[in-house]
Amino acid sequence: MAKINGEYRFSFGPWNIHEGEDPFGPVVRRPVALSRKLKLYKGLGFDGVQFHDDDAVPDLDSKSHEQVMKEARALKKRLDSEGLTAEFVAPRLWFARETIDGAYTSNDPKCRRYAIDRSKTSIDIANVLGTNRIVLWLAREGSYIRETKNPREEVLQIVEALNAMLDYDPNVRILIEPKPNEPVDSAIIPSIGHAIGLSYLTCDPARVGGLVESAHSILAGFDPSDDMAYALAHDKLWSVHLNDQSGLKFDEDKSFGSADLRRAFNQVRVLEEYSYGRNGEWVGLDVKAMRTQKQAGNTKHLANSRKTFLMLLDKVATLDRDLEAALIKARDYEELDRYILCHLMGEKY
Ligand code: 3MF
Ligand code: MG
Repeated sequence: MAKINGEYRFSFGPWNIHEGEDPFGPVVRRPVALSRKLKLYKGLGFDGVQFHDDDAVPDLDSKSHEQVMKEARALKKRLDSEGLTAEFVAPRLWFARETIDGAYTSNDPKCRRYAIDRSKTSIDIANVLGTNRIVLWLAREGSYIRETKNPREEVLQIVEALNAMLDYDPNVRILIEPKPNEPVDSAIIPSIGHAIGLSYLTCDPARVGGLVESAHSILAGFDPSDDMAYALAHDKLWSVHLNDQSGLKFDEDKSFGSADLRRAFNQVRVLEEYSYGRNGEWVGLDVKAMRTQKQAGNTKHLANSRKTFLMLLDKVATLDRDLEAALIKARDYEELDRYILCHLMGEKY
């Protein structure tokens, strides 16, 4: 196998082993306790765990700060004993009654305060778990009906929240995970370009970066490898959520490469050419098992996505760069297209 540049460590969140409910039907698999999930990571080839704040400390709103910290410390011990590392903590800002009308951009100042306080608690949990990374999926920042919010004001409210977090902890790094819609009709930070633009409005842009999720880029009509490249050009691709998506539908979170292998190849390529991971970035997955999967097969999507990544990494490493350069020089892009397809299919060119 040819030389590999990047350093690849894989992570996923406990929500990626789930019970299969969807908006139209109930659970179809038994729940798996977090402690059991953590035991599965290594066997599946993963060393990193992504957390929502309440994956780490369930029902945290009903607990004292002291109790939250105590439970976070107990979780850190469990992670250590499994040889696992926490990649990030993401405040779940879309579930509570206080975030019905948005979190940082709610029309109610008390609710905006709740969102900022909860984000600070997430930072405290992250510190206990040994990571300085906070992921913000801005799920309800946007609108269902445009006239309900002042969009310019919303942008500035998010900046205010980011500044509050940056001030709260001088070491925190904030990773914005953009998504164009769902649950909101129209997200106020729908793309990685918006997220990076937003970083420059904050008091410390060097500590605000992004996480690109393949399916979210596709839902926005973009190519995920281009979105990753855009963030890399700013040195702001601090994590990824690899998965796949078949067109403009609901957020499918399919296994990586499942819908479009070539698109997946180009994502692996852009990461590998930048030596992704050399600054400690993780290859995160955000994939859902199909509802049809039985209990015993409820983690295959994770192992399979990782294997697909590694197989595509081999395709990147064995790509004939001289041939590619010659075809580009000759401007014979039809032939280059043919070569790439043959290479991906393992056919002799
Ligand atoms: C939503 C998502 C989320 C986020 C997660 C961490 C359930 O479309 O992708 O996964 O990734 O909340 O920010
Ligand atoms: Mg995601």
